[in-house]
Amino acid sequence: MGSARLFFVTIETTTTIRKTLCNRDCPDTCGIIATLENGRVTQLQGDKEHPVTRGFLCHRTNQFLNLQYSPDRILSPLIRRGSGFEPVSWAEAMDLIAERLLAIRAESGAASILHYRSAGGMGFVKHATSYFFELFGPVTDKQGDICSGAGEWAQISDFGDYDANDASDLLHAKEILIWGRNIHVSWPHLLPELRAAKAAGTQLTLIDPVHHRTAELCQRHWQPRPGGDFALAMGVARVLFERGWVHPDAGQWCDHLDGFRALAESRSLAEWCGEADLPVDAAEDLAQRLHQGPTTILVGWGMGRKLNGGGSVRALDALGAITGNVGIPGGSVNFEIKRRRPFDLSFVRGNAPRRLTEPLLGQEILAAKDPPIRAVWITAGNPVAMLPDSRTTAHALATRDFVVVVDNFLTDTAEHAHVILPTTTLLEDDDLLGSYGHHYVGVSQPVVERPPNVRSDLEIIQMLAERTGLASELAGDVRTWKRRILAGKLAPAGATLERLEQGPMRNPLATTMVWKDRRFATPNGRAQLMREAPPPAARPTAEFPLLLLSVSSEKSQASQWSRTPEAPLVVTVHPLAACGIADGALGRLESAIGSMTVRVRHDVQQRRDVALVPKGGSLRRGMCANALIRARLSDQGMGAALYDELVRLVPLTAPPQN
Ligand SMILES: Nc1nc2c(c(=O)[nH]1)N[C@H]1C(S)=C(S)[C@@H](COP(=O)(O)OP(=O)(O)OC[C@H]3O[C@@H](n4cnc5c(=O)[nH]c(N)nc54)[C@H](O)[C@@H]3O)O[C@H]1N2
Ligand SMILES: Nc1nc2c(c(=O)[nH]1)N[C@H]1C(S)=C(S)[C@@H](COP(=O)(O)OP(=O)(O)OC[C@H]3O[C@@H](n4cnc5c(=O)[nH]c(N)nc54)[C@H](O)[C@@H]3O)O[C@H]1N2
Ligand code: SF4
Ligand SMILES: [Mo]
Repeated sequence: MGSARLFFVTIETTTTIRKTLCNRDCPDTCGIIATLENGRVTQLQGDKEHPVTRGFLCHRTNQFLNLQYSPDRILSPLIRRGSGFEPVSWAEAMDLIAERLLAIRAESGAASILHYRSAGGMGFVKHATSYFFELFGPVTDKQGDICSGAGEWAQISDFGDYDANDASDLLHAKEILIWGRNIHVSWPHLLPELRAAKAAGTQLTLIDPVHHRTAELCQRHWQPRPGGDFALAMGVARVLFERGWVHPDAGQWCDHLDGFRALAESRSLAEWCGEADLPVDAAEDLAQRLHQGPTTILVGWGMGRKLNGGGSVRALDALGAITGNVGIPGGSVNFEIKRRRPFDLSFVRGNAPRRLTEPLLGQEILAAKDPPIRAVWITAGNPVAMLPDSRTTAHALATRDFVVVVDNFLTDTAEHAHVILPTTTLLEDDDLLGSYGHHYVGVSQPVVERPPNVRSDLEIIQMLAERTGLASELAGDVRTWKRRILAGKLAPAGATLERLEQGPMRNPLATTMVWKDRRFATPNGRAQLMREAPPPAARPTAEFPLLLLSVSSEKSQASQWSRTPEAPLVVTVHPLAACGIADGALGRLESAIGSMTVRVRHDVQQRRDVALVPKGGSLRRGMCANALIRARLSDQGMGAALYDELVRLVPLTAPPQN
């Protein structure tokens, strides 16, 4: 017997560390540290040196490698053949797209093409796609904003613009009112600031119809009726006027103080609080907190996504303005930081001949005439899953002559494409980023090589430009585009590309305080108080006793789940609102436009008129909130009334009623 010999093969592992910024639609724009072993990313961590990130990432990005290396990722251009898709070369895909778009433009005019870009990647170089479609057309674009349209409209009406203070200013606040935000889930890097303020003695109050983890951080949680915020704010205003707690000089910076007072006094305190479904104590408590400020109101975006959303945000602006909690350290009504402000995007002129309203996209595509919408280019968005009335959006896309979708995955939207173009992920992104939650600006840079057959949004639109006579207009490598966007304001102030490539920096042009000295961006420099009530919010009925709230969940970024969620959709309700369905059992959730099988979860801490589901779903897997939600606008700002849909929960044995 020969002697057994063991062979040891030493494989050397090359470990590399690379940094980038997170390009997701999130207020944090984190610094990400990627560890690579032999060219593959094995770990993602938060950058300790990034002043906002402080060394931790959220759940969804911690889990991002599941998506980066998912077997479902699209790795080659795909062309529809019959009912399926076939991989093709880039040349074949782009030749077909150019030929079809040129033909449709020649036959029906450029307005028959719709360009839709959403928030899949927040980098500014992605605006090159908008630029291309202006030059190629201009084509039809979108108007309104599914996300924050109503709230932005409110702040522009009241203060002339929207902007917010650095989070560090929260340390100056004695009171922080978190009005409709789940900080734990959707703004996790504000938590250290809130905890620091709390440790220093600041009182935190949550005003949110939903019970969620952020309630644990707060000393007080008021749980109004969904959409009851306007009424609650009016009750608060009444108390402020009655107790003489309106700032004695408020007339110096507010217009329409009398009109606002008349609005607040148009109903009794008990009536306003009844409307908000809270005791009078709630209005008194909040009035006291505004009075003994400085008080910062962190206005959530959810409140705007209502039939009375614009009016509700205006009411909060007014509470801040009349109590003097604006333009002072610790006193502010923070909606969002104007992310785009320091970037020069003037190459996009906004000259679309026609605009379709984003929240009504499906029905407006179907209704468009002279010319009809024949072709649609969708990038960085999943409108079928994320716009209300998913089935109409899907039908609208399925009935077009030609649809192109640029994405990493075969989404509910991409399923309706004629051509799908695979693009880079957040770890392969090469772009310029700002933030709507803080003032740091920076660049994302690929931390890993992208798969060979994947192209960035910029390269894709350049390939199309080459085939449509616009090559020179779209020319330039990504650094040239970054320079162009920095040239106007940031670079002269020191935020040059070379500087940002060293790491993010605070926007040197950002003010330290918004509305300093209570000077506003309105034409006369004064805050404009509201004088009219918005339309009423939806109210549950005997037929539909629950309001569907489809809000951010920890494990997904809109429809991008880090791991495929288990079907069916989980709906959380108070046990007494479960229609006799046991905790963990199946039921059916029905609205005026659809129904779906759901798994019911009981939670005694929820209101009895609320049904809670995650905001991003999957239509094809029968778990998409937007299949139940009608496409309706918020009162103002062309936002969507996403959180005003009435539903009912029924046992599976009950016959469907629609
Ligand atoms: N994990 C995660 N984080 C995200 C996202 C995500 O999908 N997942 N999305 C990102 C995006 S696109 C955005 S715009 C932001 C979203 O930011 P937000 O919309 O602020 O995020 P949510 O945490 O969904 O908060 C909505 C809150 O509004 C509350 N709400 C609903 N109706 C009412 C009401 O009538 N009155 C009051 N007072 N509150 C109400 C909900 O209970 C919820 O707590 O977050 C970003 N962050
Ligand atoms: N019911 C309900 N609906 C909602 C909301 C809600 O709270 N409830 N929230 C609303 C809000 S706040 C928002 S902002 C919208 C979000 O709506 P969308 O922006 O449509 O959301 P996502 O599902 O994140 O879709 C982004 C897509 O971009 C892709 N992507 C990622 N990176 C890139 C890239 O670099 N380039 C390209 N081309 N694609 C990329 C992703 O794979 C994903 O499919 O949803 C809205 N819809
Ligand atoms: S999604 Fe937001 S919190 Fe998560 S890593 Fe990206 S920027 Fe940070
Ligand atoms: Mo959003």
